[in-house]
Order: sequence, then C-alpha cells, then structure tokens
Amino acid sequence: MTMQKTPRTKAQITPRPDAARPAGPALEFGDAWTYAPAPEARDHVKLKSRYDLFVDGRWQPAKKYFPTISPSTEEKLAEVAEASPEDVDRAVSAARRAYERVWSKMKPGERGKYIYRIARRIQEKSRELAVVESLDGGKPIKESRDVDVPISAAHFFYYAGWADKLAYAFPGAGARPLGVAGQVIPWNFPLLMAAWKIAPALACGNTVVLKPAETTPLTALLLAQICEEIDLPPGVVNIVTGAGATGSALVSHPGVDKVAFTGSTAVGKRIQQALAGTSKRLTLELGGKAANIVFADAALDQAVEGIISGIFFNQGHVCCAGSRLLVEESVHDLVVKKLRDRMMTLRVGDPLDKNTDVGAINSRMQLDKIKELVAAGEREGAERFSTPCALPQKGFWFSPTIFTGVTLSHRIAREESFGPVLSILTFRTPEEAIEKANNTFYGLSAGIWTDKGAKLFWLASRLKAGVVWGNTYNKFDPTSPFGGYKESGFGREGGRAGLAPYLEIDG
Ligand code: TAP
Repeated sequence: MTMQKTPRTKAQITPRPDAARPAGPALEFGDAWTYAPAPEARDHVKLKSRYDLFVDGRWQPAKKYFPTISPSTEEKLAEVAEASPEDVDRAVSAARRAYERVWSKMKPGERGKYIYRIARRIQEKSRELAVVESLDGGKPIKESRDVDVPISAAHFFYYAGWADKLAYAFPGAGARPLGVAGQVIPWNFPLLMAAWKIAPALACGNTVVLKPAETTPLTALLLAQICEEIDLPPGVVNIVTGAGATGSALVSHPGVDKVAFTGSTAVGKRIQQALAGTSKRLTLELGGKAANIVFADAALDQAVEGIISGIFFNQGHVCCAGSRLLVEESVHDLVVKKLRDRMMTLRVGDPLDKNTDVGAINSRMQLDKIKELVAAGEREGAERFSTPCALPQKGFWFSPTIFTGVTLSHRIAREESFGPVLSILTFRTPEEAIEKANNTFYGLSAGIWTDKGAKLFWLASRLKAGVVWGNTYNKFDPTSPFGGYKESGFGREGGRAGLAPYLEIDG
C-alpha cells in the first residue's frame, strides 16, 4: 500500500526554520509521516443547549448557569447549572432518602445489576462519550476513545461484581455502607474520575452526590442521563455542577457521611481542615511529581515511548504524569536525542482528529500556570526545547517541552506543571536515583526502566510512591489500587482496596 503525502493543516506540526536542533543527525521536517486530517464525526452527538442539575432522578433548574467551552476552539458547547448551597442541600437530602428507603435495603445482587447496566450503557454510548470528553476537555480522541471511556466502563463492571461479594472482600468482618458520599472531581479525566468514585460507592450500598469540575461537566451530565436511562432509583446518583463554591458546600454539608476528593493538594488541604473534628470519612487523591527513572541497561527506544506517553499524551494533564525524568548519566545525551527526535513526530492539534497525539490545554487558567512555570525554568537557568510546531490560533495550546540541565532546586523539578513539560535530571547510582526520586513533597507514582528484574524490584520497594510502573507507564486497571503517599493524599481507589473507604468494617 502506498501512502500519499498531503498538505498539512494548521493544526499539524510545521517546524519553524529557526528551530533549535539536537546535535547529530536529527529528524527533519517531512521525515515523519504526514497525515491527512481524520476528524471523528460529531453529528451523532446531540448536546442540549442547557443542562440543569440532576437531583432526585429529575433535571432541576438552578438560579444561575455558566457556559462550558471547547478549549480547542473556545466555542461554547452548552450552558450548565451552577448549584447553590440550597441546591446542594436538596441533592444531599435526595441521596439520604434514596439511601434509607431504597438503596441500602436493596439486595446486593440487585444493586449489582443496576451497576452492570450503567457499565453496558457506557459501552453502548462510547462514541458519544468519547467525542464529548474530547470536545469539553481538549484531550485527543484516541485517548478518550481508547482509555477514558473503556476504563470507565471497566470500573463499573468490576465493582458491579463486588456488590454481592462484600463479605468475601473482608472475611470475618462485617461490612456496612456509610450513607451519603459527597464526591468532588477534577477536569483531567472527567468521566473516568466519576467512574472511579461512583462505582465503588454504589457497589458498597452508598448513595452519591457528585460535583464535576467547572470546565468539564458534560460527560458527568451524560452519565446522569445514563442513570436515568437505566432506571436507577431516584436520588441514588445526583450530579451537581458548579465551581469551587459548590464543591465546598458539598464537602461541608452535615448530611454527607463520606467525602472523596480528587484534585489539587492545596484544595485537598483546605477540605481536610474543614472536615477536622467531624465524623466524616475522607479520602484525598491529590497532585504528583512522578520520577520516571531510566537506567543505561534499559531498552531505550521502549523507554522513550514510555517517557513520551507518560508526559505528553493527554497534554501532561495527568496527576501521575512522569514529569521528572531521571536518566543515568552515561546515556543522558543519547536519551535526550532520541526524545527530541520522537517529539518532532508528535502531532499537536485538533482533539477530534484521530491522528492527534497532543490536544488542547484544558483552560486559559491552566495554560497561564504552565507558561508561568516554564518561564521560571528558563529564568533559573535550565535549557528549554519545545517542539517547533505551529499552534492553532484559537484555543489554548502549549508545545511539548523538555528542560535539560535541571537540578532539584529548580521549580520545574519540584512543582506540578500539569502540562506537557518534562524536567530532565541525571543520576550515577541506583541510590542516587532513589534519593532524587523521593526528594519531593508528593508520592503518587513512579516509573523504572531497566533490563534487570532484581534491580527493578529492589528500587520499587524503596520508592515512596503509591504506584510504581516497571518498563511501562500510565497503565490503569480497575483491579489495581491507586493512591498516594505524603502530599499526594491518602486512601486507595480501584481494586478490593477501593471498597474499604466506602464501608464501615467491623473487627
Ligand atoms: P482543584 O482546583 O483542586 O479542583 C478539583 C475539584 O475541586 C474541582 O471540581 C473544583 O471545582 C473543586 N474545588 C475547588 N475548590 C474547592 C473547595 N474549596 N472545596 C471543594 N471543592 C473545590 O484541582 P484541578 O485543578 O481541577 O485538578 C488538577 C489537580 O488534580 C492536580 O493537582 C492533579 O494532580 C490532581 N489530580 C489528582 C488525581 C489523583 S488520582 N491523585 C487525579 C486527577 C487529578 P472547580 O473545577 O469548579 O474549581
């Protein structure tokens, strides 16, 4: 089969002639495949112009509405209700009624059937969900289609299976639901985070009030439609949209028994302070500054793919992104060269294009944060390389960027950029790698690349990170627990461990 080269669109990579090149033979413009635009169709997606609150199984109006836009075009997608404290109160009361009258009384096997139905409906609507996720959040369609949506369905399938087996999850101990769960989620994996939160809560017999992020409410609202379509009893799942004030009203509501929060460490700390002295249960999934450690004996091409997918796919909007590369000094130059070559082939642009690798930054505010941190990296003396691609005129964009010559004192080595920005540091011994990897307030995830299994396990047991990937990166599965140490939070989501935060366990 022959492939014809076609003219590039604005959204595709167009290196500038003055682009800084790595030393030695490097990829030149045109060396990489050029792809014709391949946009995913949008015509099967019927967004409403206005979304109310989903409370007590019905769509209820709010006093105020706010627009949700596409970060890749700044086009308004819909208006979304802003829940006031009174709306939150109504949602919590509905969840309480549903808990006491229906959900906690239902046979666990019946609860499981509802959760299976949600999972199957997500699969049936997967195209619509993927397109809306990419439209509202800016992530490439291949990410939302191949990662977010299928793993969301998998979470519901997995926890549906636990609903009538809780006695086996904690043998010899009684396990009872807690009541009403108040759940607040961020904008980077809107549907997946909703699935991570709702599926175990329902399986354990709790009811839910969930607040999605202000910039990405749409897939949570489609999930509310799914709850309606599968005839989930009213009040079992309630979705209240809004900004930080809505989240704050939810977590501090006295009728909430359990708070599950995923978001920034700063807001997590505030919530922990607000809940101190109450009997509410709390789990926090917060920020990260993961070390991706590459040894000289690793399969370097494979490692480079892992580094790229760990930081540039989904624009680095991943809490466990491998944003600090620790590379053994002897292969530093080679790894950096391979990395720069690979970066030259990344396609930045239209999130709905099936060939896009790097989509839009989620919001102007996030883009400003990334720019500020990158400017600090340059001021502090690190050497920057950004892929010389032409970025679309509208929307929020940032080129994949790496910094070399970084030390632990640099802000780019310590602070979460939550964008496509990689800081590269070196090490000489495994002990130095451990020391540098653990030298952070965070402890969410890490990666190790080596040919030696014993070294991998030796290192993994010494890294203070909730998840450690070996010769791979950013792999998720509903059966695996996920969560952090230190300022990355506490509590686990996923797997059997993900049931415990939603249960009162005797003994
Ligand atoms: P945040 O600003 O903390 O927002 C997270 C959620 O909390 C949003 O729904 C937000 O609403 C809401 N919120 C804001 N202020 C609140 C308050 N005072 N009380 C209650 N809720 C409040 O984080 P973000 O910028 O959306 O997300 C990025 C952060 O999340 C990063 O630090 C990332 O590492 C972390 N994250 C962690 C994980 C895990 S599993 N550890 C996963 C994904 C993301 P608004 O959106 O309307 O402000």
